[in-house]
Amino acid sequence: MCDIQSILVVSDNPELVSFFRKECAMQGVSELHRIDYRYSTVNKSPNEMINLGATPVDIKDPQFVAFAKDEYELIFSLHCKQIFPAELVTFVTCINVHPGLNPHNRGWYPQVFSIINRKPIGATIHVIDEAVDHGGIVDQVTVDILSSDTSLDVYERVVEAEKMLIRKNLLEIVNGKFSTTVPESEGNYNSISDFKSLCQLKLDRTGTLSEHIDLLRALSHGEFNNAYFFDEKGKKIFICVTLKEQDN
Ligand code: 0FX
Repeated sequence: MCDIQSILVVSDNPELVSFFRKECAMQGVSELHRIDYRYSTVNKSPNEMINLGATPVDIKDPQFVAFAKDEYELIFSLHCKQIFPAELVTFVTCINVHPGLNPHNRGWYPQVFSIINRKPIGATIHVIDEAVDHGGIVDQVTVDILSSDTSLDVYERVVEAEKMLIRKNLLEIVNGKFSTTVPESEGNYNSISDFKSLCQLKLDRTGTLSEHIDLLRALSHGEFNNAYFFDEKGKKIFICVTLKEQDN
């Protein structure tokens, strides 16, 4: 192992933190390094993160950034709700585990946009630079989108791919032995406003039925109320779809 002393993990996703922690134990990382777990102060339901022993942090707070620059030689973002500030990522190696296949559909909810625009989807581990989901790629893997998939189905496949990438790359990252490749292009970026405007269904929208089905399944994600329209009485009606492949 190299001389990395302390590692910070900032995450708002308990499933990935549990997995990461087990891998660190199994691969001997937690024996040799102190690993601190934090969740974002913007996280409105942090109970599971608190149960995992994480404490809150505002990753943009200049005082915290100054502290982190001295304290940590490696920082992981495992689905952190905040964007890391430039002052931090230029001083400390920050690694993002991202639920998308950079550079395609960088930003918010990549699988939602990939179902609609047919760009590839998968998971990526990359070095964080000053732009969102943008830095040098350590490793990535593509996952399929099936015709019967909703956003949730693809997302679950992506999270499994992220876990596989964490398991495969953990030691090389911790030991500073990883290399990166430059993304093939700048790709495209989707914001939360792009997602919200998709959710507001325009009932007079034209297009093929196939495009409409893709839009609805892209916005169907378990219990989330995403896609909606207003009925003639002005009532807001949410819509989500289920799809089923024929049994063989
Ligand atoms: O862990 P995560 O995938 O998301 C987190 C952060 O919340 C998010 O801000 C950050 N961009 C991402 C890298 O890490 O969990 P989530 O529950 O916020 O979202 C998971 C999926 O759930 C998302 O891909 C789409 C779906 N979703 C989520 C919300 C909040 C919806 O369909 N509608 C929603 O309102």
